[in-house]
Amino acid sequence: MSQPGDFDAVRKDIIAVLKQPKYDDGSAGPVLVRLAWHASGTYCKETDTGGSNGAGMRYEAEGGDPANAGLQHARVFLEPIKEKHSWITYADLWTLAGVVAIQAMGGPEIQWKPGRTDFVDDSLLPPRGRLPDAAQAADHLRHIFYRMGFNDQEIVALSGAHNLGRCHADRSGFEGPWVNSPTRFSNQYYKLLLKLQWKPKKWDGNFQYAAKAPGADDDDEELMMLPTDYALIQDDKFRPWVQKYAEDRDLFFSDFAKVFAKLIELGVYRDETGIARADKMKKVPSEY
Ligand code: CCH
Repeated sequence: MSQPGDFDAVRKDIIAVLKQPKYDDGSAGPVLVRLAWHASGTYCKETDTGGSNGAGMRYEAEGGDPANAGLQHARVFLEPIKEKHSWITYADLWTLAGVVAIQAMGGPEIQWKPGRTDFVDDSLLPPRGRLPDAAQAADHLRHIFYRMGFNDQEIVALSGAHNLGRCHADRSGFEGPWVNSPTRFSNQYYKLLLKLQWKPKKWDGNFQYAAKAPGADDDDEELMMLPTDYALIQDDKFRPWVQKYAEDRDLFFSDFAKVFAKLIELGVYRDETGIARADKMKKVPSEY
């Protein structure tokens, strides 16, 4: 147990939980980043509903959404931290874990503010279907991310999180990592998008792109791109940002830090005490 508000103690324990020799590529970091993103990415600016406040994924309606398959691993990694620092809300813990993991994996420092509260029941959950579908293309990315209030540059910057982690056939139906060092934050994803010869993967699973990394041996794992990743180089407005971020790592790091900070603040409105009451959030209108 730490003093309520001692977020540095929580940060330390998040760092301690990152190393997981038996899990994926040896780190819980990527799946923690995905948890923070999926907690936040349900936001709709028109109805002002969804977002990370509330920690709705604890309930079946949101946590059991096929789009969130696999994120129970992230929540299980964090459970001992919640038990030890019981004063922190899940909504704060999940977003804090994302930013701590990114920095610990060599990424930028990202501004994080506390104050989120947790839903007490499932009456305010956002509907399913608000997270992106990887089988689709640029128009779908715009539909999903404009709804949250992001622009084209921000969509490309956010997508750079696919420098981290991998796809799991039993979670999403896609398979493999985007880059060779999936636990090291970098701009490699953009470089590989532009540089490698991406071809449809020969397999019975979902349509995805595959390529061998330069100099890879036959038994080295193939790299992958989702249709939505590939859409970033097919689209005239997205592609220049992919090129910029491939050439300029520092620009990517600073833009990513800004846009991730914006993502985890979506729908989080604090009162003068600094607390964002989940019970004051709007109900999703029935036509949505
Ligand atoms: Fe993503 N992502 N993501 N993604 N994602 C997947 C994994 C990760 C899409 C689809 C998928 C963002 C945007 C998109 C991460 C962070 C972000 C997987 C594999 C799919 C599919 C899941 C599995 O099988 O385990 C689509 C579509 C979009 C549209 O833009 C954004 C934005 C972020 C964060 C800023 C991370 C990290 C992972 C790796 C997770 C892991 O378990 O290794």
